[in-house]
Amino acid sequence: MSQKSSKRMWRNSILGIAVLLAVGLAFGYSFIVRWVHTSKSQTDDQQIKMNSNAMRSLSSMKSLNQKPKPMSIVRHGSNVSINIYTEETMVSIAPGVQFPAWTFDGTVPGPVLYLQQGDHVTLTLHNLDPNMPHSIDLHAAQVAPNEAFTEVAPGKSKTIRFNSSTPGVFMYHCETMPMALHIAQGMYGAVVVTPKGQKPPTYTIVQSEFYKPMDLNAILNDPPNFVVFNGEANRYVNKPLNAKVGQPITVAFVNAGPNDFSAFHVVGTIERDVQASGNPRNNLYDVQTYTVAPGDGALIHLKFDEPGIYSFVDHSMSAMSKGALGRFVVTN
Ligand SMILES: [Cu+2]
Repeated sequence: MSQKSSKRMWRNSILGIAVLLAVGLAFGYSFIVRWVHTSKSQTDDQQIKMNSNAMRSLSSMKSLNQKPKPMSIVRHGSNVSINIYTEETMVSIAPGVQFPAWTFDGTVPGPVLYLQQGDHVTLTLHNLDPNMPHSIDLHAAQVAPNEAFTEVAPGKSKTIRFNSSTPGVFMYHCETMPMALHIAQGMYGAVVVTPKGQKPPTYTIVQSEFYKPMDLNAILNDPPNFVVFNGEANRYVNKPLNAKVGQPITVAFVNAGPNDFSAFHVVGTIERDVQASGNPRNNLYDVQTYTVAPGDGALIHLKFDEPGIYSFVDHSMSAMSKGALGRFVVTN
């Protein structure tokens, strides 16, 4: 073998090893990148992402999308007159997930009705939904339901009168059958009746579940896809609620369900005073986690001793991982 050809062989082998090394490194790098990426997404809202993907295919379904029409609420002394509207509107329930909702006023939950104890309320429900009847059942009202909570046909209106004689944090919802479907589609909200001489709550939070849209079988038999505070998974993670150290905070909390109990817990503090149904006669002191049944509410008194970030959750872990998570940012 000449010196020249042995040199060439030597050079080719070096080149071959270099190519093999480069290919190996590229594979190795892409594997590491993929591994880092996957393990990050496994810890980072994995359940929300999985369920978002499952729901996204359903959210493109062709649905009526009526423009939200806000309620009107007019007060003259203790006489309060309210106009509220039922309609079908697309709403956002998680990042990238639109939901074809049946609504009060085009939002889920519907608007909070802030009343005072002793108000005389005249509420007119206008059904703008051209497709089906709706109704309103107000847990704050003590009236004959077979008269007051009956269906309103498409395009029609109905007026209900009641006195908000009992203070509290109440649910309202559509009562048209199948009620589980009308509630799961988004037809609920909170009524807060503040006792005489007291201030309305600092924050009002309505918890609820979302299932596959318009699927009564899924609503009655399957676990929810999302569990949310005020209509959107992890709404208050990126847009936290604010509080000051030592400042008393009240949270009016309603669990709209339709199915699951809520275990309301605030990480890093103790609920100093919980009023069942939001009534000042029902006090429980220094509660770590408070159970709110579907269709119930509570007024929760909090006070933070130190600045920091305090998560509030449904302490049922499946609910928390499906979006029932928010944060208070507490500053000096
Ligand atoms: Cu309805």
